[in-house]
Amino acid sequence: MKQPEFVQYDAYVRRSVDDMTARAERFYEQMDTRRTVRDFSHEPVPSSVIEYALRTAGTAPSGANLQPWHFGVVSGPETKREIRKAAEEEEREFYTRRAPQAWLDALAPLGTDANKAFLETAPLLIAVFAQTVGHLADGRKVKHYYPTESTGLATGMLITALHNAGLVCLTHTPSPMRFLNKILGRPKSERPYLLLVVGYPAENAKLPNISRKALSDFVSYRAH
Ligand code: IYR
Repeated sequence: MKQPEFVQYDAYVRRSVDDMTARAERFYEQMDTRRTVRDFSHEPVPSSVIEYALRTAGTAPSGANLQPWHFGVVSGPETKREIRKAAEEEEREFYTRRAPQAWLDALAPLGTDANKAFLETAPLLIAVFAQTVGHLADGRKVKHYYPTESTGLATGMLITALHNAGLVCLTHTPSPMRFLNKILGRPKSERPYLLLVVGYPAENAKLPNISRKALSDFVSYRAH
């Protein structure tokens, strides 16, 4: 077995409580302006921003540090059209047959339907895959641990990075979305996790009038 090797954590910056509080508050204020957007402009997004946001996603913690994620970045109109077509087929099934009434009721405030024009309007789609296995340099397979959780963490960081940079996104989950493997040529061992739609909001973009829970509604404390 490989012996662990340790290095000094030189990059860590110790800050005062005041500084930490101010930074935490500023970051919260900034993140609180994030909204899921479904009305996108056609305007292309800078690849430099996307690349840094993807690098940020790649800093996420992961099971045994195996980094079990893959991001398929799609800007080509033909591929976007193919993805839209496949997604809308699944979505039509979902909205007309598969979804139980309670699910449709829960979605009603969002005003969503089977029409996914944004998959072509938005300049960029990022298909996120969770890898259940990885490959060592010599080609041998290794099992990944907590691929779903790890990919969720990386995706959350990607969303945060995109918002911080000034772009908007939509976490889209056509279900099932195995078609993404086929269209993007990804192996069966990669589970499509979600489809992130990325861009700028359309000029007249509208948002559902929904709210976030209060802190006390999602946090509990025990100090003893
Ligand atoms: N996948 C469908 C339905 C949908 C499901 C959930 I949960 C949402 O938060 C939003 C939509 C769609 O994309 O319309």
